[in-house]
Amino acid sequence: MRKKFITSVSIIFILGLILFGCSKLNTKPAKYNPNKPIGEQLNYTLIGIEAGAGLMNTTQQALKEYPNLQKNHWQLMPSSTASMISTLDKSIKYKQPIVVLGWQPHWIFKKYKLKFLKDPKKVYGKSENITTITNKKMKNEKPGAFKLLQQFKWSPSNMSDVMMDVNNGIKPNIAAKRFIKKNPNLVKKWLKNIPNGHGQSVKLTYVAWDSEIASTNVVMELLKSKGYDASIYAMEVQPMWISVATGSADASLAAWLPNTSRTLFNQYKNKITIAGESLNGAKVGLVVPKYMKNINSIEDLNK
Ligand code: PBE
Repeated sequence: MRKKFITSVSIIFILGLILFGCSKLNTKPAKYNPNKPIGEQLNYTLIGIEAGAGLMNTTQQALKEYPNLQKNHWQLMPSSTASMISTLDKSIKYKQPIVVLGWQPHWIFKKYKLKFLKDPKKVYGKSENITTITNKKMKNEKPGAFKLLQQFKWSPSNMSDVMMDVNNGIKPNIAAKRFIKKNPNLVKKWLKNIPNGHGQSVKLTYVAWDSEIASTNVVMELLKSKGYDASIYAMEVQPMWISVATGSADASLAAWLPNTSRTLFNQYKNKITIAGESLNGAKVGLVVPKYMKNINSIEDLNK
């Protein structure tokens, strides 16, 4: 009798524990609370992107330069652009607080209501120019393709058109072809006085950021339209720079200067040539959803 009682009590106890555990798992993290310190709500964590990205270096710098961020144990969590965006998406769904590393042009600014945190110390710089780098030989050995790279320049809104298509599921090279078809006047400027490539090979490397997927695919299609045998290769940040510096690739459209890619640029600047800037007025920094009303500046993270 007594034994039975003890068994049933322990079964109830165990069931209770399981239920408690499940309910814990099910609790959604709390909504953004403007009256509570933001660090506590976020576990003092900024959601990062690929290790090695310029924006990761700059953010480490920001953690050092803004007083008390490091003292308060704010940390930067490396991940990937894709998981940064899916974390952001989930947080926005439940109106939770979140701080991510972001940049513009990017479709997330069209899809969600987001804001850059003010950066009074200008650690992230004012504005960035997306710069086209080539290996040292390209200018002489592939002058036609080099000239096309020099002439390729578009606006943030042009780039967004291609990014939106790709984000809607259209293959990047198809999105690029569509853009080329829809913008004959731009294309005319880009292809002005470009000689036929007669099958000359041009290798472009890039990191699979939406902005670079867009620009690299458009340039590949432009080169192909002029008879060049153009191909593109996605890789990680460091190998992308090495590929151009060593000459295993001809060029890349993924250098964000003067600030974001500075460390890598300084490391390889004697081994590369700058062909031009494909886009002016890009921006990088810390980004939060607009519903985080009290958080408007990096300094507010200590509030
Ligand atoms: N980005 C996008 C890159 C450059 C392009 C801002 C993530 C970076 O190096 O951080």
